[in-house]
Amino acid sequence: MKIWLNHIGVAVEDPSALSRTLELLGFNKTHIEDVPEQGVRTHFVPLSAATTQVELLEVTDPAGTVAKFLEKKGPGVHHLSFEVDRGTLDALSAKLAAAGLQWIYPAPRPGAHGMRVNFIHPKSAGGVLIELMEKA
Ligand code: CMX
Repeated sequence: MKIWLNHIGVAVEDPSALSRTLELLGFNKTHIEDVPEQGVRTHFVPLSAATTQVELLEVTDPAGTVAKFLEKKGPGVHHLSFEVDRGTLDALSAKLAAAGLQWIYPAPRPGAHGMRVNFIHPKSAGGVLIELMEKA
């Protein structure tokens, strides 16, 4: 199974602040998408010709998990997101669950870019929220 870092999710209060800095460094925003299931507007900034991006998470639902994160911890890195080959996420989910890791959702849900996504609880990963995704 192949696995690679797809994006680093950063919770923001003002998307223009980090976007502008990245733009000045030569990294331009290519995609904006609302994800109402997660209460956010996502802004994607590819970091190179490869697949890794920065994802700015702008709150659209004040009751959502990112709103809660910003309130509690302030803006900053929110999660690491790894992508796996299509068709391999369910087997990986079962393997990690069997190893005792806690998934947030019982099964993957729809995310940005038409992905199936699930998250490993930060308590199962040394305090870091980890997203796993595959193309739906
Ligand atoms: N990174 C690290 N730790 C985090 C965290 C994060 N992003 N979010 C919460 N935590 C911590 C909390 O501070 C808390 O720590 P303490 O127990 O030391 O206080 C602990 O995790 C558990 O927190 P909780 O109050 O039980 O749960 P929350 O309501 O804060 O929810 C979590 C935490 C991970 C379950 C929730 O954020 C979640 O369901 N995340 C998955 C969905 C998601 O993050 N969506 C946004 C991204 C969408 C996208 O990329 O499209």
